[in-house]
Amino acid sequence: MSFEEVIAQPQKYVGFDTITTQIENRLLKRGFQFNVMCVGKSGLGKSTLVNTLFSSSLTKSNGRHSAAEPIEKTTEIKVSSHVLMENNVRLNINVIDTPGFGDQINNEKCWEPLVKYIKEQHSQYLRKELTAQRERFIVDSRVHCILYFLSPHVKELGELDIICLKKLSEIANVVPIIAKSDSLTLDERNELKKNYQNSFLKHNFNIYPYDNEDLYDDERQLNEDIKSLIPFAVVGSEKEIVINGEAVRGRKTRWGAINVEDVSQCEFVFLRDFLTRTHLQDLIETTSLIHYESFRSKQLIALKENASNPNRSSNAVPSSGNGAPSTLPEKSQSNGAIHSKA
Ligand SMILES: Nc1nc2c(ncn2[C@@H]2O[C@H](COP(=O)(O)OP(=O)(O)OP(=O)(O)O)[C@@H](O)[C@H]2O)c(=O)[nH]1
Ligand SMILES: [Mg+2]
Repeated sequence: MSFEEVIAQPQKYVGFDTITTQIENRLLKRGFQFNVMCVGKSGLGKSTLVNTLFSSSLTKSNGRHSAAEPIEKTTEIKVSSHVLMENNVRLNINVIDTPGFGDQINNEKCWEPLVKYIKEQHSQYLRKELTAQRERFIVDSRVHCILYFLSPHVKELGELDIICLKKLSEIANVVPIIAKSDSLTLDERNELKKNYQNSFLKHNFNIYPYDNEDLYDDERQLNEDIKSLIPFAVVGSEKEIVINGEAVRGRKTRWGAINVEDVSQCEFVFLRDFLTRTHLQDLIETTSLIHYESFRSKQLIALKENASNPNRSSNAVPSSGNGAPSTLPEKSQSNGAIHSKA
């Protein structure tokens, strides 16, 4: 059979060029879902930065109001939902704030609850896709971006960060940032950034954004620019201060006041633009096409192998594990979510 493509201009206006508007209207009606997780050692300002990022109180930040007050730690994985509206576009943001690690006596496997959480979201999504009566829109709780907080007070990556970055970047889009960069001079900041970048290369981490053959030249250039900035050196603040008579988000430091949104002082604005203006859709798409896809195919292969095995267990279903067939996980009592083995 041969197939010939003829490009013809319709004689009269047909109107299918409105398909882009039709798609846009449908997407606007549905809104967008973005799930971002904050991970890193305790006290690096994870809860604070989340508040700074979306300029409204997404999570209760644990910032102290005076030096005498003890710092409240985040003690469990907490998901807070927020809706942002901008020119008719509805963005649903879930922020997954996690307890800081690194100060327990035994830090071994502190990444496990995070890996378990991420895989559980993939597992839930897969189960919803596989049910006979699929929901029209599956609620997406998959983690689209992990902001990984690195300390400003070290010279290079520590053992704990190395193993956590490795584990997490295998299953999600990881964007490292240097926390509390107001404690560094510009020279110190550049040096630390270089050290971290060299460590990422040395350990061969799969840091987002990824190279892709389908990219246009300008997109490739943008990714190169972003890669030279990562880890973004940021400052977070949940308070407004007055600089030159203007109220801005900022911090008072030893050497004066820092305006969080001033690009000559920190890279917070670059991070926010990257997350919302240039890479929001790509983060969502990459999660689905790369990370979820890899989970999904492992699970389906395991399911198939299980089905063709005469000694199989009768209730094998996708698990959140790394590809091994599993038996039906328990339904959680609290929210009906299906929790599976990590
Ligand atoms: N200097 C400085 N201090 C910050 C910054 N961000 C947060 N802090 C302060 O650091 C302390 C800890 O901030 P949190 O946001 O609670 O840190 P966390 O990472 O959520 O801590 P855990 O929940 O224990 O993991 C608070 O006193 C914040 O006010 C920053 O960018 N610079
Ligand atoms: Mg916290």
